[in-house]
Amino acid sequence: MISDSIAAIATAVGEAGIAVIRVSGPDSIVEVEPIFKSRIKLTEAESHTVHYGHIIDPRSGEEIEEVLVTVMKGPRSFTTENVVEISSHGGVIAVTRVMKLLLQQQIRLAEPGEFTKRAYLNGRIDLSQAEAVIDLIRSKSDRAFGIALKQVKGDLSSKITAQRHTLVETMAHIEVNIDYPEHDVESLTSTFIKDKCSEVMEQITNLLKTAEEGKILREGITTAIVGRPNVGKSSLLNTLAHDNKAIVTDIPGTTRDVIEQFITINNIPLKLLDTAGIRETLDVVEKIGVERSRDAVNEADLILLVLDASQPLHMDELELMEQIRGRQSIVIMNKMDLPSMIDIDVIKRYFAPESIVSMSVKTQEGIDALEESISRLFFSGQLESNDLTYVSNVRHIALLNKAKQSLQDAYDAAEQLIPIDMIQIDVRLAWEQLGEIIGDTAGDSLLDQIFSQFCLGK
Ligand SMILES: Nc1nc2c(ncn2[C@@H]2O[C@H](COP(=O)(O)OP(=O)(O)OP(=O)(O)O)[C@@H](O)[C@H]2O)c(=O)[nH]1
Ligand SMILES: [Mg+2]
Repeated sequence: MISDSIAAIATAVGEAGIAVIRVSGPDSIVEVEPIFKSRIKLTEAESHTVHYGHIIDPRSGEEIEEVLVTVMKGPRSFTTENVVEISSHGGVIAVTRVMKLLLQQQIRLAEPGEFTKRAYLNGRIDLSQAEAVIDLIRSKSDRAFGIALKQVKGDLSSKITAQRHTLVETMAHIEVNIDYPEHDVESLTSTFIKDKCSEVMEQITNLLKTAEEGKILREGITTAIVGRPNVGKSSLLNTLAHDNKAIVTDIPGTTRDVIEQFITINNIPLKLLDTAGIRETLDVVEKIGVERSRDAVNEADLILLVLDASQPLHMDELELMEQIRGRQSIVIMNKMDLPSMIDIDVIKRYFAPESIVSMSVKTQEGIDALEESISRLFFSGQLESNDLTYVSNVRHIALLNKAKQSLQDAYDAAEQLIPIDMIQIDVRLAWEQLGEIIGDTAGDSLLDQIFSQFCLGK
């Protein structure tokens, strides 16, 4: 059982109105009491109440900080332990002074994620819920946040638990057949096993379908803006980002390096990459830039190919179109405010009409159409509804795939009328793999790895 208390600064360090220090442990209230001077004794305070007072140095009685202290008694707290939260003035000095005194009590500095780890070890949340807490903190869009929040509440856990329940039933059924072979109805059992395996596999497949979109929502779609020099790539980045992040000039070869900017379009997060214009060049620096542009094209989930519609197509552009044909891409014919010189029929040979957008960054015409095409590419209408459980964590995805494979093996074995005690092994394996998602069968090293991703104080 956990017996020591831990403390950490729970708010971001820096200049701010207030800062919160969190202390958790069975004896945390008793341990904070000697350094808190107030009208009330902390040990006598009711749970979930806030108290005004001062943090004092217990030896000299000197007042160190003016604070509000919140008491939350277990099990009704984040960690299920007794928790004390001290709100001090913001800023590094105030917080450090309070922390120093806490650490002179029986309290030690928390490791990153240790509060959440305790919530897990004390059985308040399971592993997938703990991991969702990280997603919650890191989420970059409303939707990603919504998905993480559902997972914190145990949405994924309850689905996994239901499937494991079906597998336990199946295993029990097989067990009876192993123990009482006189009841043997081999063919019935094999049909039963196949039915159950298919049922669970189908559920897993449905969860995996959401995985790709879940990942996108969490990490953003890597979107490379590419094209010849001077076509308006950096102007497009600035427009989509509502910011003047990239330098724009009428000199071809302005952008030399990849510029990254995180944006959201209709709540879809994109990691936009503005790249150096692609052309043959003798300039050493530009050459490296062009290589980086080509890398960006290879790594992107989505490619925005920008063309200058006031110019005829260039050889380099034909080559680029050839290269990205078949990838998720949108062709942008920019500078439509100028007389058109581009041959759209050639472009149509490479791309479907709905992925060709004509626009002018200068007049802002066509920006809406571009945003529309991007959303259309990534979300089919039904997914707009928020009642899907998304799987977005790579660890969960890998385990779901493994469990599905184990069930397929069990299914195939049942089909071939292989002895049922052999089939039992595969069903059990699937049950364990699903269990690893919620932490039912997780080892220490896995726990350390997961919780080390957290920030301090969470
Ligand atoms: N007329 C017109 N000019 C534009 C439009 N979009 C961009 N420009 C101009 O085209 C020039 C080049 O724009 P940039 O955004 O720097 O082009 P780029 O593709 O990033 O160029 P490199 O970084 O050199 O590869 C600038 O003078 C822009 O003002 C447009 O829609 N219409
Ligand atoms: Mg540029």
